[in-house]
Amino acid sequence: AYKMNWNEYHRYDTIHALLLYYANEYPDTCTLYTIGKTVEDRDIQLLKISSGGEENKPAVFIDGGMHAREWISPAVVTYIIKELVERRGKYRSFINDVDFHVLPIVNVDGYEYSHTRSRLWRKNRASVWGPCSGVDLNRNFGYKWAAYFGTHNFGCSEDYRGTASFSEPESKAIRDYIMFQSKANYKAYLSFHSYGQMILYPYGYASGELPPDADDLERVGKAAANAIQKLSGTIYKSGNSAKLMYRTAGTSDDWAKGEAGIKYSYVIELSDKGRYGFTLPAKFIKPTGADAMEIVKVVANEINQV
Ligand code: 0X9
Ligand code: ZN
Repeated sequence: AYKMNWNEYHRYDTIHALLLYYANEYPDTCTLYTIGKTVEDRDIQLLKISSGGEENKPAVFIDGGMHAREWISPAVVTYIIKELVERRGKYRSFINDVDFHVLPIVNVDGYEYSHTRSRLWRKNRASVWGPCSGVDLNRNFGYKWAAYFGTHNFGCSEDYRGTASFSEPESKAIRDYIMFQSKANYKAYLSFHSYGQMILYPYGYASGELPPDADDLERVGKAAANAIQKLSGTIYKSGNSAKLMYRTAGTSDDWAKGEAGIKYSYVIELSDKGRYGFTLPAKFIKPTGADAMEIVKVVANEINQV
């Protein structure tokens, strides 16, 4: 059997090998897609987990690794995949009725760069005008792109938004898969980041700008935070992203909600609260993954009703 563990952080080749392993070993439920190529021509790979049957089942899109240095994110997203594929019996309340489209590393080039060159690298690896490189993929999505000057129009900035919305192949791949390729009935979008222990919902581009159904997002976010606390005692705060964290435009969760129309759109800032920050030791992968599964469960059960 393929050797994978959640005791250490893995490089992208190991993570992609895991996706291929699941696609080969569980052909009834898992399908592997290459949804695009990065700036440096690496594959952007996604695993669809579905028990088949009728089309138009409610679907969840999950991504991780949009920011290179947030290593806990791809680790947790692969943990979620493992749970949904290998331990289906634990998730009977929704596993046959909800489809999952799971992309563990959006920013593959940046992730590799953070392993080989610069541990705290955040952006992708695009060449940009001037002495610096990289576009912040979470400022490059096309809903109110550049609406807020807090996203920087300067190549050396850590949150450089790029020359246009979806200028980057990595953000474009997500847009095209969600909007055109996958033809799924998305009811939830979960984007895993770190750190801070927060479950955040749109909008982030302006303060006080809430979607009309903010009450639902508030309620489900709170329910997820409560489930985590009940499981492990870990405290996650939940609330609006601009209010609880900070304002910023062009994020993927704002786009998923405002443009793609996906109802339950969240950014999850995983552990910890700053003691280790981005360099969270690998022994925290499993407990953080278990916490994250509580969010997946609450959201999947919610969209499985009606
Ligand atoms: O700044 C980001 O892209 C996210 N935080 S991180 O530390 N992982 O970089 C937060 C995005 C959530 N949206 C807003 N706070 N507006
Ligand atoms: Zn992030």
